[in-house]
Amino acid sequence: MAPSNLCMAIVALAAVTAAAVGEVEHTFVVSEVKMTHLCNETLVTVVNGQLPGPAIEVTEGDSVAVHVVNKSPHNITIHWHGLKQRLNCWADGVPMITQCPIRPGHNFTYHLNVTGQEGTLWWHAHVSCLRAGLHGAFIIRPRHAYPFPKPDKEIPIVIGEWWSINLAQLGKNMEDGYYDDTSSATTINGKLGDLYNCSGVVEDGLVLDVEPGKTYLLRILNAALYSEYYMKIAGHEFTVVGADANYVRPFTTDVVAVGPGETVDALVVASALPGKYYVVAVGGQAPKPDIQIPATLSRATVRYAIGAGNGDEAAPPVAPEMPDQHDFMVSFNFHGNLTSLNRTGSPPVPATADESLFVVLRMGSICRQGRLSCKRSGSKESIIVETMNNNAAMMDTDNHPMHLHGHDMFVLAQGHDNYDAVRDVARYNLVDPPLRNTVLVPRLGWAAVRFVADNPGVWYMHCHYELHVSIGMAAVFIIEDGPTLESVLPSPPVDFPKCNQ
Ligand SMILES: [Cu+2]
Repeated sequence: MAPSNLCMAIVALAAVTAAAVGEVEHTFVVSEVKMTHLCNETLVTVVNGQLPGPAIEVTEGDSVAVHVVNKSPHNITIHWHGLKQRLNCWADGVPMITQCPIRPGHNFTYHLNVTGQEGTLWWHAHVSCLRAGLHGAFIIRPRHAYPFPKPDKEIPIVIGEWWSINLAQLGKNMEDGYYDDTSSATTINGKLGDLYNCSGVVEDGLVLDVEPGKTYLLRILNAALYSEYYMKIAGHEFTVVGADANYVRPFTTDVVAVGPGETVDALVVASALPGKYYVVAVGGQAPKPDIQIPATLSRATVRYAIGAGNGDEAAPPVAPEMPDQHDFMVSFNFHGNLTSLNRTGSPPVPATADESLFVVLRMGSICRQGRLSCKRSGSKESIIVETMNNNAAMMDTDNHPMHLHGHDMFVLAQGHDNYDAVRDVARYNLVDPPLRNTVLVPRLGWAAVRFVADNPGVWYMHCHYELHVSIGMAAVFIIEDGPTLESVLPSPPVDFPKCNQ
């Protein structure tokens, strides 16, 4: 796919106006540690002994170096989810696509630039299920000012899962077509919360201490392998101001929907009566007859300082009324409410497309051991696969958070019915569509996206449900060099990991 020259020139101009002024350096030591939850000790691969891993916090325009030291027994790469990595696909961290993995006992330094991006992104290992333990926030603050009143405090909210089984084994099981494993708990910032206990002793939960009248910026990201999450805070509303490190026109909602791979920035004002309020994140899933996984949810607590006469310290936290986990319209409406906050320097929406692709996301099946024919349905002779444009396909009732590396996509429209080219093209939003690196394609529906192929390199596109990518829902865009010096992919770094030594 050749770059679109007109749009590329515009993006390049925006990129050079912000000079890099700071340098940020991190060392990520990847190792296996023992963690105990739910009465079980589990070996988990993490960065610097932490789950979630360290947050990278930078200012727009900084240059960033992350030294990855692999002390684990696994091959490791780290993907910087949502970073555009302009002319830098070698640092994108996709094993066997943009790099050979960092082998056990080896090191590699990722050099990243964060020019022209502001908001919440994240990093994770791009090694099958190991990313359930290897992830953290990547926060890019504006060099000048937020396009909204400066919050009093910023709080990353990392929604994840706790797996009591070995994650490397889980990955092997998925690739081999076994889908019976489920996570043991949902986590918020690595904590399971008080819905879970070990022999009656409740698990630790996240507590957010707030002061009345102050404004908090929640930087919410979904690092889970399995589920989209619906999040509410009893007695409080969110003002959504960003998604996938792109500002959106602020809107108010009592529920945030965040799919795997997506991020949402939302302001919350501590405007309720002093007291304690639960924050609940519940995993959504397709309704029956789809295979059901146990309902996964976790809760944290927003806590106001309680003094004489302004609340009852002994009272239990107020709980929010949660939506049905099968109600996909919560997600559809949340995503449909997102529009870009157009500002000076915002990339323009391409008015037309040079090339159009029609991609069908479906389930299918293949016979084991390379056989051409076998029993297909409910049989151990075949395994289910998730596909992009395969004909041997069946109806698929999941939504799919499709993540494109190296680019943001304008989401022009979405629907939860059949796509109708005549009807639906007419209602494309070409004025202020949201820009996302992960587009949640609604279940039994569609999304129309447009992106500018202005970044030469090899870019992975895949579903961010770990099971789906494990069983095939992935593709690669190869974007050729452009005609100018500024649009030619440089050579890989001299110390790039090698595959076979
Ligand atoms: Cu999927």
